[in-house]
Amino acid sequence: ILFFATIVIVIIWRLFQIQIENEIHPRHIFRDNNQEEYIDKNGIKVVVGHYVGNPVHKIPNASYDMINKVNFNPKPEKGKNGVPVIVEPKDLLVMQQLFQINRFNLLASDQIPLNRSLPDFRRKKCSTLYKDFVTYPRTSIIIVFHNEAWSTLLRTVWSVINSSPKELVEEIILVDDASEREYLKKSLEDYIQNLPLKTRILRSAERIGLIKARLKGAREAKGEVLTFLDAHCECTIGWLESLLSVIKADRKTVVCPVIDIINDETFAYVKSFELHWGAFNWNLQFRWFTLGGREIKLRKNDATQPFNSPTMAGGLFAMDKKFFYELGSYDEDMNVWGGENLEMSFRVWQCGGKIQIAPCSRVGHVFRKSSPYSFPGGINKTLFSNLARVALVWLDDWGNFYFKFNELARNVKDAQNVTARKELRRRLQCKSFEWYLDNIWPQHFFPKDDRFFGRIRNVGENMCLIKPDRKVMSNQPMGLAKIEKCLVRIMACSGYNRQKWEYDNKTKELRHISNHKCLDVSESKKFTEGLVINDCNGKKSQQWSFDSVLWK
Ligand code: LR7
Ligand code: MN
Repeated sequence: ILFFATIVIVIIWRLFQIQIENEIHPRHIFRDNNQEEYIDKNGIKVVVGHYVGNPVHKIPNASYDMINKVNFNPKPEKGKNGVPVIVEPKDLLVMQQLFQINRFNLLASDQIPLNRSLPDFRRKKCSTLYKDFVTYPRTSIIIVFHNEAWSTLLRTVWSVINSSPKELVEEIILVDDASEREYLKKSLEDYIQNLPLKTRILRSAERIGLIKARLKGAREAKGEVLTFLDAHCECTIGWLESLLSVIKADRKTVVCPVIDIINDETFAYVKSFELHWGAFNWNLQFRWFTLGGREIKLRKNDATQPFNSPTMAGGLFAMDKKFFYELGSYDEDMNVWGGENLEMSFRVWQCGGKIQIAPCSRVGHVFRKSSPYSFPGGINKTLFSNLARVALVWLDDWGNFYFKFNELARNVKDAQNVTARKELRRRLQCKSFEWYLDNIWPQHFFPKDDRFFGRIRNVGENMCLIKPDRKVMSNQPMGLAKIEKCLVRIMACSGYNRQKWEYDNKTKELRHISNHKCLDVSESKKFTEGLVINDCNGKKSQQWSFDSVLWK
């Protein structure tokens, strides 16, 4: 009896352990609402945007050794082929301490080999292209970093080495933006001596920020093309050929890979949604949106062809070096982080270039929910000044629109001297922002003659439409009405008819495009209880008026 009892206890104990292990998959630990993400219609998790903020978890600070020494401890099977790393229960506290240092799961990253293998995520046809790659221009690969982790930085480097044809890489240039970590000094210098691709480090004694750090790298680069990467990326097979082939065909095209997601909690490599391009919102924050109709049509013929994108994310792109300088490289008065990606995007399009995404090029990037480093001078002297500069130089009238709704940028606007950048714009004879909106991003939602910006008012109730209280994420009902089949919800924009409404100027009805029903206030007549769609009946509750906001 004792014998069997022991066995039963052992089995139960084991099951219990397995249960615990499953439950404390790291994914479940750092859950906060700081990130905008949603599941698209193909079931793929899409992350849009990132925030500068503080994590809420109260855990002991990491020790000096944890921060300054390399804790790299690879296990061959961990993270193989991009699978998630599952942290053992005994390591959870350390994991949380380490997480604070870089705002990603450093413990998980440190368990994955520097040269982990990743599958070929491309469409089949991609591997048949680029056979003539030896004729493409050679590139310098520039990676800027400030206090990056050993494992993520070197995994970026090793992924370049392992997934690029060596004929195409002139050199790898690491630009250290005044990092304080001990391991990034002599240990790093020693380490790169033995790499199979020529790799150098440039150091900045002072914190100059990523924009000036990239300029420092670019100045030293010997390659005909500059390829920039963040310091926590993983390139996959074929990524470089497909970028360089675009530049070979047209040296005025700035080309980006499809940016896949390396999960910040598990380091799983997650394929991102290909049918996205880059644009921005009213706050000049970079955002992904579903491709425009013209691009979708073009892709039906050949989904391996590079397609236009109104803006780029900023960290991962290749550009002809001469063109980079002809076009004014970067705005040297931008500090630390932010805005440079939109500045370059507008400049490229308005001044005669193109921005494209090459679907056969896939690079993973660790998306974080918050920023791990300081912003010297504060966010007003950095991010918001940078954004003010973008608006002042490139947005024409829409700059006023931006400043009207962005107090922090408005406050620093007058302190900016943008004479040199305006002069550059004049010298290059760049087109207007209106041209950009009309031609490059016709799907934009900025106010224009045919586009309304303001409040939508219900005539019957004399009250305005509002978004739900919580930060709007996908699938939120507008209010809490129980009439489920007719409930109006806020969703990520998809471009499909079910999200389109038409306004009848005479009847003041807002009619749904696909079922011709009218937007109405729920029967209980309380706005907070939600909006519904009903058969059109001419009643006041179905009449809507528009209050334009003046911004010019
Ligand atoms: O002061 C600094 N000095 C630096 O060298 C601050 C940062 N850096 C380095 C840093 O170590 C990293 O390698 O600069 C790189 C980018 O910084 P991140 O990783 O904190 O930026 P991010 O990934 O959150 O932000 C995106 O937007 C930035 C705006 O300035 C830059 O353009 C980043 O390159 C850009 N990243 C990407 O485009 C990757 C895809 C993200 C998306 C969408
Ligand atoms: Mn990054």
